[in-house]
Amino acid sequence: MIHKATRTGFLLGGVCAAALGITAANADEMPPEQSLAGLEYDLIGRDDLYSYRALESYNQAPFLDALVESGALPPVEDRLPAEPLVFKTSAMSDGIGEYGGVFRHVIGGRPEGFNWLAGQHQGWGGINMAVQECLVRQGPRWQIRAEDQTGPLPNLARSWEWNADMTELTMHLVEGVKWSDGDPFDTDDIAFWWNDNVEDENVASRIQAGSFGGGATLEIIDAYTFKFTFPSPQSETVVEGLAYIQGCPGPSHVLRDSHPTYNSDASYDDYLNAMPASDVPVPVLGAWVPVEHRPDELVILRRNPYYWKVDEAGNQLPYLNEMHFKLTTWDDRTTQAVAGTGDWSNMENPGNYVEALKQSQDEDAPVTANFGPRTLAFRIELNFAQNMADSDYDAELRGLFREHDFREALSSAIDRDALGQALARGPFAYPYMGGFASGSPYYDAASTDFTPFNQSYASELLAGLGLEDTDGNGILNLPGTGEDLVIDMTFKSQRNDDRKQVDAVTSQLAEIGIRVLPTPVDETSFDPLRNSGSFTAILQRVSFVVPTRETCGNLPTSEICPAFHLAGPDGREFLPFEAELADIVLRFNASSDAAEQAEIANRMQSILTENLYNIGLVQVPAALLVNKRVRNAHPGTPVFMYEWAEDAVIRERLWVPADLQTEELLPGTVAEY
Ligand code: BQZ
Repeated sequence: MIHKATRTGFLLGGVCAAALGITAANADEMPPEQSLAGLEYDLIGRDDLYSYRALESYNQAPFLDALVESGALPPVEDRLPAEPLVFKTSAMSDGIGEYGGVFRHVIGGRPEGFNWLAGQHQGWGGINMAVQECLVRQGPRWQIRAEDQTGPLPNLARSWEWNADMTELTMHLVEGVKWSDGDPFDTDDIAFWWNDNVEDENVASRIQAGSFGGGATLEIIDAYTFKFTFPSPQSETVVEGLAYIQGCPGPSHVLRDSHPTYNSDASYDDYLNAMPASDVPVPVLGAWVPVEHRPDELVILRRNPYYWKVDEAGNQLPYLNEMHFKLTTWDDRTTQAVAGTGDWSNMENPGNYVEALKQSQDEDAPVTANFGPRTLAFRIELNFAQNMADSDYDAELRGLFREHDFREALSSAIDRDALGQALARGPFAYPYMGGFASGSPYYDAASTDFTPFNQSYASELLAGLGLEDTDGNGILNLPGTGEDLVIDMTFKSQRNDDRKQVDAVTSQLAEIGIRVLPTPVDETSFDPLRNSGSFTAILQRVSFVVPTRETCGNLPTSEICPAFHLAGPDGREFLPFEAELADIVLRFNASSDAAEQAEIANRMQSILTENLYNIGLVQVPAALLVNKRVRNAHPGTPVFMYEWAEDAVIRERLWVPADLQTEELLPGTVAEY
């Protein structure tokens, strides 16, 4: 768990690797890790953040008064639930806020579409999370003390209870929440989310019915109550799966008509594209509504007048009227935050660290920067679906990927220290072996199998597999087809750190006779490509910190998970350890005992790292940059812990003093449907 950390100065520049103990001489143990985590902060109790209750009266952002007067909007008390979510003042670092102003995000992604139920993303970087609200919430858990870490925080589901043998979970929605177009949010939306998305095999939902608690079924009890029944006893942990990106209902009143189950003229393709990126506004439950999208330029969101959260003075949230997402690059996000033209960056590009840190230490700098633990990790995913290969060559290659010795050879041939230094000089990177990142509450160094850098050992392993350079061109030849051993390495083209690592890995593997062919792919089309399994290998960043998040991306929990080992029409032959891995996820979710969970997590870590399920590269910390005029951005908010910082910082509570507010692009506007 994260606890108090002491303030340390930033270590800038040339700390050499040997000083950090990162040498191959450390045999099979993880080298000592140096922490860069900076800030001290107080942990709070689980119930200290918010509760649900009726207040005597409510206020709204002043510009909405005219809309209520003209009859365009109902009065604020009629737009709010009877018992809204009430944020407690005592947990706000700067207290109750002032209305107005803009929050300026900069992102590298582009909205794919607004049908998040069908798996579409909205461009990441906090825009997904501005529109989606989920049954439960994970982000703010970084602030909760260890003994209160009993499960996720409530959100749309204000409470839930289990039957005695933990096979039935009954959840209660906040009553009277409305979509941003005024339509009621209730269990119609829950039924549609589950029955027509999660359980519909034709829809690439981000949560899998078959793996949620080992295969849950849903029953609707009334407009605000529903029940999951599980085939075997579960624990609170399973509920974590209903947080961001996995348990976030969509507007069934809009989507239903495009779904083949309700419309015989509609195809699943029509359904996927039912809320295209170009078509705004869309109804959301989030604090801001997208009202304008200028492709490749800007997405503008305006306050949701139906938002269902308030502060203790009865002020309807959010405080900020407008939120922008400038569509540029991820590197630009940091550049603009440091320059003060953007308000936020999850500084996660190690290439920027030294320069950005230097600049942000200036007293007049618009941002401060504090590092958290290492939770961002880079890895190579090898495609194990041999029976889905579309050529003999690919089948042979995937056959090799399925050999432990081959994966060990790749891992041994990678000089992680050099990789880290290629990303950023200094003490930022630490070797990553796959599995939990070192900043995870479940990470255990002793359970992590470390592969030392040893290229001659790698070559021995490859020779043992019958791989030889038969034509003397410096590249090994595949025994079956006789062709050169070339691995296509797919990566996100706009991600400079991914590219740098692809380049470094390419030259390192060339030294043992393996040719890597870098294959850049646009980030917007990356997800569909990956999910279809049509790649040889992928190099990308992951945030494997809690096993309940993006489980499908990491572990064999269903036929379409993980994407690097899909079960095709002919089924799937598990690697020898995958069955245990599948089982262990279920055991983890079913356990209510922290010590037992830690033990299970350690076993998971051993399986993942001993078997090199993925080839880990390096892991890095990140620093959150928030413009100093923004209030309530709690000191110590990590870039990623239980969830990304955009969720962890609780943006609906952020505010800017009136005299420091920047100009709104669309003053006075609310979404019109
Ligand atoms: C943070 C995050 C918020 C996705 C995405 C993006 C996708 C992945 C990942 C990160 C971006 C930012 O990450 O890099 O700092 O703002 O959005 O959602 O990389 O390509 O698929 O998992 O979250």
